[in-house]
Formats: sequence, structure tokens, C-alpha cells
Amino acid sequence: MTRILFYLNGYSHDVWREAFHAVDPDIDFRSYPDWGDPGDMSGDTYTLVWEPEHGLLKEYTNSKVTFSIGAGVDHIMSDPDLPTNIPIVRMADDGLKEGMAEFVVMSVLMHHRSMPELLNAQKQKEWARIFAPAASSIKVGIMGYGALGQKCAEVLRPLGYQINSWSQSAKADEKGVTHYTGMGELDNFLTNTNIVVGLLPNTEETTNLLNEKRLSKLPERASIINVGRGNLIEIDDLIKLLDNNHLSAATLDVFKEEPVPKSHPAWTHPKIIITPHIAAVTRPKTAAEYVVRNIKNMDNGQPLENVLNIQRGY
Ligand code: NDP
Ligand code: OXD
Repeated sequence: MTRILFYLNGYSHDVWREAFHAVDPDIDFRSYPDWGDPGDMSGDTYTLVWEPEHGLLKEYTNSKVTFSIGAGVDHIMSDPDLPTNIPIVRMADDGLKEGMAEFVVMSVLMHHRSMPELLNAQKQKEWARIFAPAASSIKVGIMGYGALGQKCAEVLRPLGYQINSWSQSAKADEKGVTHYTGMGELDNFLTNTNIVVGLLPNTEETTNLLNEKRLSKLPERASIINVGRGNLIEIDDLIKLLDNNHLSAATLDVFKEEPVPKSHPAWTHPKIIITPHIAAVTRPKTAAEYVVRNIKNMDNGQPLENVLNIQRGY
């Protein structure tokens, strides 16, 4: 019998239970705190968690895999007692990829068509006829070209945008995408990008990458959409460059501190759109299919998908 130990605050667990039972009615789905005695875990146990309490996973050492409810794993890796012998699988189901692509396409179109400026003009009752350049003249630069970044490129390309990618390792040639690799090519990537899409994980290397010096490499009137993690941006530097009109707009879904404190200047900044970390929220149906598929693969001796590399941090 497959047992799923589920931990997620603030959302209905019933929807998740139903999603798992639709895939396999025999799954023993247990909602936290009713996980049962860790010493009595016969059968095949897996944990599926988001922001689990520190020390909890250490108790359930019979778990064969820890599945992260999100693509990010900072919420698990921050546990000082995290067991090191249990593989961690990151979410990369179709629903998550589609949700991210929907949000990024919406935001790219909003930046391209000057929606932040038009909304400000409306507040002033100004008839501001801002003419937009053709999509084909705009370079969208995706920082982090993994599961989500690639899906965004796939959906943006048919709209006519030029796509750049920036990642750690070299990528195979791809029609309509110019790849940039590593720190050595970051400045070149930024110089050639009008709309940045941040889709990087939270690691030491990605922290404060977009500081004043690097943001200044972007062309005049470039803009930022950050949907990866908030650690990427020095937000005071971003605000400085928005204020001196080097940058035109920012859509920020992720922050160093969430929820953003009410006193933070980003809340009321006329060129910043804030969304509360909802760019892609894991969808139970496709997530349950993804988890069950991985469990079956493991049972059949096949490799797990999207396993966390602890050294890399993603
Ligand atoms: P992946 O692991 O598939 O992709 C990560 C990408 O980042 C890879 O292309 C990787 O390079 C690149 N990368 C990592 N570190 C560096 C570095 N130091 N320099 C250059 N490139 C780097 O992750 P996903 O696409 O699945 O998810 C990306 C992030 O999105 C998640 O970690 C999470 O933080 C965030 N997220 C946010 C959500 C939201 O609602 N706002 C929802 C879901 C995810 P390489 O390809 O060479 O390995
Ligand atoms: C994720 C997230 O990592 O929701 O999936 O941020």
C-alpha cells in the first residue's frame, strides 16, 4: 500500500486527497498532523510537503522520497535537521509549467504594451496614447532556463518576441532562442534584453545578482518580471533605477520577505506591480499524477524525475 504523508498550511487538504484518489483510490493519504506514529510505517511511505515544520522530516526516516509541493526547495532545505539520505523530488508537473507560462505571458504583454503607465495615466484622467513597438523588436531574456523557463519560451515565441535564455550550463541550439551561459555571459545577456523574466532558484550564487551595476546594463526603458525568488534582486537598487527612469516597470511576485511588510516602498511605487507569490500555484490534479508516476517509476527501477541536487541547491 502506498502511503502519502501530506503537509501544507492554508489550503484545503480534501482537494488534494480527492486528486490522489482519482489517480489511485487505494492510496493511504494522510493529512498532517494525522501522519501516524513514525515507528509504525510499514509499507511504502512518501512525504509531500510545503514549508514543513523543522525537524518533522527527520522523524519519518521510513519515507522513501520527499516530494516538494513546489518547484523551489528553499522551504525544505532551510530545515537544519533535514535527513540527507532521502531523495527530494521537485515539482515539475504540467499544471505548474502552464500556470507559470500564463502568468509570464500576461506580464510580458503588460510590460510590452505599457500597462503600468496606462493604469497610472488613468488614475490622473490622462489620455496617454502610448504606442507600442512590434513584439518582434522586443527581446525577452529568461534568467533560469529550466522546466519553467523553457515552457515560458515555448508559449512566448509564437507571439513574435525574440527570446534570450541565461543558465548555468550550455543549452542545445533552439530556433528562435539565443542562449547565454554562466557569469561570463551575464552582462552580454542583460545588454541584449528589454524584458527580464527572473526564473532562478534561491541559491547563494543567485542572491543579489540583479544589483545596481547589473541592472544598469539593461537598455533604457527595460523592465523586470521576477517570478523565481526574491533573493535575485537588490530591491533598493531596482527602485533607484525605476526612479531615475532607466527602467520602466517591474512586476514582482516574489520577495526576500513574504508577505512584503506594509511599510515597504514597493507597495505604493507607481512603476511596480506586486503579486503575492501566485505566479504558479501547484495544481492538485497534475501534481498527484506527477507524484504517482514517479512512485511507479521508482517501483519499476526507473530514475525519479527532477531530483534535487543538494550541492547545486536546485
Ligand atoms: P529548474 O531547476 O528546472 O531551472 C532552474 C534554472 O536556473 C536552470 O536553467 C539553471 O541552470 C538556472 N540556474 C540556477 N542557478 C544558476 C546560476 N547560478 N547561474 C545561472 N543559471 C542558474 O527550475 P524550475 O524552472 O522548475 O523553477 C525555477 C524557480 O522558479 C524555482 O526554483 C522556484 O524558486 C521558482 N518558482 C516560483 C513560483 C512562483 O509562483 N512564483 C512557482 C514555481 C517555481 P541549468 O539549466 O544550467 O541547470
Ligand atoms: C514553487 C513556488 O517553488 O510556488 O513552486 O514558489
